[in-house]
Amino acid sequence: MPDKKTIDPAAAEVLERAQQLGLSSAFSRADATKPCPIGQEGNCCSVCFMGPCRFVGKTTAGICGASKETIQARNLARKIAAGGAAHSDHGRDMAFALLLTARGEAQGFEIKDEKKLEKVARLMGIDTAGRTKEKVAEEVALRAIRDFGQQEGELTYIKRAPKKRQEIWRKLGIVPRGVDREVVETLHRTGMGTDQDAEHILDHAMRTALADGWGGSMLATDIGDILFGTPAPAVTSMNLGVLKEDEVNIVVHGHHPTLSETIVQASKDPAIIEYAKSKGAKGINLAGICCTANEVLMRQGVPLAGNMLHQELAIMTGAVEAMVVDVQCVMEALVEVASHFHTKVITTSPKAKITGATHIEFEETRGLDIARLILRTAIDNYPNRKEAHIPDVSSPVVIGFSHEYLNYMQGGRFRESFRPLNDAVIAGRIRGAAAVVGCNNPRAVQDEGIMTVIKELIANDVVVVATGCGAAAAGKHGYLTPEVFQAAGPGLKEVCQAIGVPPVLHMGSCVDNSRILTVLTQMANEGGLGDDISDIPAVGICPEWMNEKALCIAAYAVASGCYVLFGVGSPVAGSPEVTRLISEGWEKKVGGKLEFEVDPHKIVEKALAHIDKKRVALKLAEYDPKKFAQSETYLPADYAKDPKVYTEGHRTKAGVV
Ligand code: MSK
Repeated sequence: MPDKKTIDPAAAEVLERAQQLGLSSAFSRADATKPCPIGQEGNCCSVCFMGPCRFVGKTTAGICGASKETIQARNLARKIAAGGAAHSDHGRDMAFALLLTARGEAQGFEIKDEKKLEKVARLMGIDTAGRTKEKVAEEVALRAIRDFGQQEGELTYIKRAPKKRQEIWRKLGIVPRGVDREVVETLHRTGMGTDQDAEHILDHAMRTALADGWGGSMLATDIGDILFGTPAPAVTSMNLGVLKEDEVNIVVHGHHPTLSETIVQASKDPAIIEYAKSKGAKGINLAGICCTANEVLMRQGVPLAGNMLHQELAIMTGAVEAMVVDVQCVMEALVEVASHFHTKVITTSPKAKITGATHIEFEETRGLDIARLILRTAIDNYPNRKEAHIPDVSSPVVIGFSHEYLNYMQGGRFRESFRPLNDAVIAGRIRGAAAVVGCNNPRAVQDEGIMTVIKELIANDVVVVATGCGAAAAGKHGYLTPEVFQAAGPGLKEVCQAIGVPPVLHMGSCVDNSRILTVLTQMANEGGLGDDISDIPAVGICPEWMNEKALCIAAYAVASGCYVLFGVGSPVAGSPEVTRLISEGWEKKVGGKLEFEVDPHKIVEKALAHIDKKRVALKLAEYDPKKFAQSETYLPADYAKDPKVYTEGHRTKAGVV
């Protein structure tokens, strides 16, 4: 590999081996396949077959007369709708899984968090008094399913947003009616010859995105918690070093917790463990990639083998018996990579097959039986393993900071609140908050943008919450442990030490960005930081985005009042007008804005300037790190011996590198 591809030593090691073996990966294919310069900037319209019309040279209109602004807005709206559809279809599947569980028809499933079920039922206006949890769960599931197909009115969860925010949406006419309706309407409006006003198209794009953030994704998160438990902090580890040389390695990858949770459950079955031993293995080792990994990581402590760009690399270690995938972010290339090793790629979703993969379809009614079959298939493959090269690199992590736990940790069971966090922001101890989320993209150096942004933000006293592959990057590079407080600014360091939390809080998977909306709402409702999400000194950042889902998250965060910054490049770079509409234009309408900035240092500059502007608007104490620099810092006993352990670094058998 000629240029730097990654800052992750485990990934670099495997990529070097891939080069020796002549194997291709997303990294090498990104080198070989230059992006189409017209499509990259959004300057191509292919919604009908009079074109595709390319806006190059003197072309200022498509064959139908569509302006560049119209086609750019249409392209962006369609991407947002596709991203929202993916998250929301996941949420719908979760609602059906809850329905089957409530009716006793889902094998191996149960209602794990009754408290959360009651809370969700109350939000939905469902009576819980004197009813069994199954009856309540059935009604909750049916109400959730209704929200997907609802045609009129407002989505149930809209009322969870701050009152002022709800009014902004009503005034603009962008309150989502039903999840599916908004997605379908986006596709209708953006086909040939319908909505041909960029601003009008983009307004509906916000409505569609809100249907995801305050609908599909939020339901996915809540139902996941009801079925599998609301996350609370736990210790585990991340990176390719979590694979084991003497055990059957099974990597779950994709997004759905239903399949992966059932596999976790089945892997504890003594008969299955015995079966693994009968094949010469010491046991079964589960690990995860992408957001399925985040789901079982934060609820079951299953270690994470890597983020999106690690999926091929995990197979290239030669140590993975099966990679079990469901939906989203799964590369078709896995089958080709696996053909050079013994790994079986097992597809499981009725919605997703990959040519050449083994398909074992998952259904909740036979969940445990199917999970056992998948595990046995992997175990049978163990004797076929040849040479394994597992990088000896992993990092310890503390994960699982759900909104509920954040509430609890700031006041205990009887005084749960966000008061201490709000007070710390008001006093300037914490300058502001940032969500660092999203993907990897081989067009950027893996993890570099994410880690630059995280390190600079916490050093500037900005508390970070992280989800998805951004959270995985933070964990792999040693930034999800309380001890990393040493890298934080003086005020944030004090708060982290007082509460015993890391300055970077892992909040889950892509759909769990909805947890961040809930946190922001509670901060707004708690008092002292204005009365709407747009008043809070906070930003959303996605340094290495690649997926349409990320654009949908950006749009619902903006529509909820956040300033959102994306790295890598802009999909609407070809239209200064659309670029203006989603930044200044959206800011005037909803108080949030979306900007694209390639340089991570500039992202931080802009984020800090925004946070400080919001502090001034709230008349808060001016941020002054010197005020807190004198406070005494507690250092762990072995800090002097090996300080790197307490700042950053990757664990290896030889120590920290
Ligand atoms: S998996 S959408 S690469 S975060 Fe959710 Fe990671 Fe982005 Fe997929």
